[in-house]
Amino acid sequence: MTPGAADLLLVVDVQVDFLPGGALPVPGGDAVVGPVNALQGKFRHVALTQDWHPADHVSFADTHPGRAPFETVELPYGPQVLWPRHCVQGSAGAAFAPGLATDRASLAVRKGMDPRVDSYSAFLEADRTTRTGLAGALAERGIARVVLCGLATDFCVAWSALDARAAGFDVWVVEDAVRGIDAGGSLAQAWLRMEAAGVRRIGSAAIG
Ligand code: VGL
Ligand code: ZN
Repeated sequence: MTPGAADLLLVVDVQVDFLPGGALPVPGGDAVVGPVNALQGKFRHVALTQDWHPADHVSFADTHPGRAPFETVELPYGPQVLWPRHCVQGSAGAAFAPGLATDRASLAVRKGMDPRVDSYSAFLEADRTTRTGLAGALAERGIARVVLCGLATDFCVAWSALDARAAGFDVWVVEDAVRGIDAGGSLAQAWLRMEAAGVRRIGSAAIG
């Protein structure tokens, strides 16, 4: 793949809280920073996302008395996994990972800001109706292909990839520039869902 004017690199949630030692650590999460930086140099269009929650967010276990992280609760929009408190707006944990290049991105999207609704996807919140505006912004820039990297493969990367497909983009995931949480088999399931939706996998070495 040789990225051109219609290709965008979407860098998902490469934030301190998702690195080892963070509030919701993704195993090996710090290992994506190098590959993500190298990829950014190959794309003319780069967008960054940040998980950006209010302190009382509905996805936090401590918002639900008696509930523990990684349990699932039923919310008006469907099942919601409860997480340790993470990526609180303006906190050190919500900052981009140290060493992540951010200067080349022309677009940044913050998501999960509604206290009552989560948003793994950079396109559509978990209520499956509220749009972030990203699909429109990419369409206005003439983007046809979205190439994803970042964290976590089985949550924010997968949901963003699936919604990008649903929005009509050609979608690829860079397999050496993502890492997963893998809660209860979620990683294998996410790859299956992405494959079924026509999301394709590629290695960094095949891009340039
Ligand atoms: C994420 C769980 C909760 C992610 C965000 O970035 O994949 N996962 N919030
Ligand atoms: Zn979150």
